[in-house]
Amino acid sequence: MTPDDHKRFLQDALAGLAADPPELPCKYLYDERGSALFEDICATHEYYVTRADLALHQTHAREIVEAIGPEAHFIELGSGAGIKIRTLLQAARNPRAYTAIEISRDALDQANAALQRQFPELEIHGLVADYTQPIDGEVFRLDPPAGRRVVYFPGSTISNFTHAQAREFLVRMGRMAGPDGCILIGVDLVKPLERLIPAYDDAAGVTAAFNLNLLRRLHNDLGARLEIDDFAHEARYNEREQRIEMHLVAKRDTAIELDGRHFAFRRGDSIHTENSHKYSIASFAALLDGTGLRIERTWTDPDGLFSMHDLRAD
Ligand code: AVI
Repeated sequence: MTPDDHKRFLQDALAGLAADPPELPCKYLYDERGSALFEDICATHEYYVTRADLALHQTHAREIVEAIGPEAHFIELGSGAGIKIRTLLQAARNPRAYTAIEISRDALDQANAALQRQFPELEIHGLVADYTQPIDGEVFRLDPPAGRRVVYFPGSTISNFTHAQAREFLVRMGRMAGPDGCILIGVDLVKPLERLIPAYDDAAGVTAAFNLNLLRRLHNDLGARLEIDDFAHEARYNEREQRIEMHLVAKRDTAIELDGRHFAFRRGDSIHTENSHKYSIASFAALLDGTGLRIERTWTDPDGLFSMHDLRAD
């Protein structure tokens, strides 16, 4: 962590713990250990999201690339290992270029090198950046002449944003795609609780370890004094907001000391660590109101768990 990252993490943690109710930003779940745990979550049999997203790609790749048209420039936000884009690039007609935007330089270099071996003709770019920050200028600098610019954001990370953040982000993606471009965005669908809760509270405790890792980070990275074992992972469904919430709930009266400040927790108090909003096709269309975007087309996986929308300027 750079000194600036450390400072921001400390400020965010202090503000979050002082909030009523206490909360910590979900972006801090993803240090090296957290990212590895997230990969493990994706492999649990309860977490359907990744498999459904892949199944959607495998089932509909042809139709998706038909809708986009030939010679597209694909721009992927948070590209990670770059697995899903392969399915689209394989199906695409003369893809013109691919730009991966990823915060981890190692992940970016490895994924782009593997992609270049598989698609030797393709123009491939990498941008090490936090895609939640404004980066349009840098993306346009890399932009080759192409049939259409396609901003590609699979995986339903949009679920982890509040509605206001999601709208702001959609506007930014619209700007990146330009008036003739499109956005391919993955969105997890509303579904029964029996399916949702285990997906965020798997039997092997991987999601619990992922959530509790945030307390480990407070201790290891920020020097907080706390007892990790005094907290338990909990996944709740907030019916009104149609979202899964992850919480760290105090098992007994306890405290966290951070940077000379004391935060007391009574048994049952919680720290809210993540939201994962679930959308129907209609509620996602409503989210787009005022963003300048509309749904051109939607695909779902064969089990109807997950959706991908092709968004265009309205
Ligand atoms: C990254 N994101 C889409 C995941 C989700 O399903 O909201 C994060 C996650 N948190 C717990 N399990 C998975």
